[in-house]
Amino acid sequence: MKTSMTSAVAAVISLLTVSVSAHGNITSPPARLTGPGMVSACGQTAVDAVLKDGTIPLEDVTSPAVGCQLDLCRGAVFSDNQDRVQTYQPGQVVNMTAQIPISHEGPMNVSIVSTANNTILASGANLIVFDSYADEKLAVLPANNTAFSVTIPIDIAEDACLVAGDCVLQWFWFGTNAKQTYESCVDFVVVSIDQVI
Ligand SMILES: [Cu+2]
Repeated sequence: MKTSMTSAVAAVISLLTVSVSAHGNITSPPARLTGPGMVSACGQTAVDAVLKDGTIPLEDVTSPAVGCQLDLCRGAVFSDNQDRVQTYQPGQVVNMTAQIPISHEGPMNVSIVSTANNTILASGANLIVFDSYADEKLAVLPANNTAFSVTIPIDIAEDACLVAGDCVLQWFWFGTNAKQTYESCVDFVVVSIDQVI
């Protein structure tokens, strides 16, 4: 009896541990992770916070160094992610998967961001939009909150995302009441249909 009580308590504690240390991120396609480049840009303390919980919001990244671009991919940089670059064609449908261990209702979008100036590409804005996403008042999140797809614009400028590191698909989610911002980025290049044929 004592043993089972102890293990039950341990199980509850481990559940609590999971639930307080997780919010959400993109799990597929492979999204930017931390690495030495991010340590240089953001500092080890900030990277340690992300390593401790890969789903934390921007607001919880500890002591980011001056110059750390938290508002672009939560500070993750291309140099650490060169082996994760995806190759897409205009018009291609990209299936994406998110994990949302803790929900916070608010808006979400996936847009193509030009990393050189952290701006959304005109043709790549709002490839998917939710006005209300990850609503914690729902018993179960709608399936399309964690599995959805976007289409690479057919009219994307031919030279916009040719070079790896120039463009990311950025998943952006803001928990309104929680005041928590989430950003996960997928590096990609677009090859023109001519190149493929
Ligand atoms: Cu959260």
